[in-house]
Amino acid sequence: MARPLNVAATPRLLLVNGPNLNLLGIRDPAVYGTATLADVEKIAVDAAAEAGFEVRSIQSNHEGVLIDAIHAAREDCAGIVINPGGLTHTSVALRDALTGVALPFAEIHISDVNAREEFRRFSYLHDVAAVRVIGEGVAGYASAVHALTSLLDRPS
Ligand code: CA2
Repeated sequence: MARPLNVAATPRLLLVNGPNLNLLGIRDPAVYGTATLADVEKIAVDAAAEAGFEVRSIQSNHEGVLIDAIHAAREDCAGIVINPGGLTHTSVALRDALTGVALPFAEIHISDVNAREEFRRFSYLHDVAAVRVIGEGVAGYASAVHALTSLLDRPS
């Protein structure tokens, strides 16, 4: 039977976690808390579901893998939530990927990068992110999803 023409697919967000975020909950609880990467992904999925969005998650320790995932998001995602990890402070290539796909994105940092080492204060994404969430712990992922989805067209 033919599919009805007016069935819209659930809009999707890409959740990107960069290098070393697979260590969440395993090392450095004083800085990053005790939640794991799986916990963080669930926080984002639940927040997105409240707004009528689904989430595709990727974590990688490899810059090119992250860039490929961002490029692929152009095909089927409405926006991106990204914690770029240490690439925040170093990567023009990640910035170029995000501006290249021209999807609105939220930059999120678990820790307060402005209250740590000087080199963490600069972000290559700061002026191109639609949303920035800094220092709210892992709950910041929900804040980032809520703020980003509120900027996007709501599913009818
Ligand atoms: O606060 C954040 O979310 C950061 O993006 C985390 C990055 C750091 O380089 C940024 O300056 C701020 C580091 C991610 C590494 O995460 C770990 C988690 C647990 C144990 C060790 C590293």
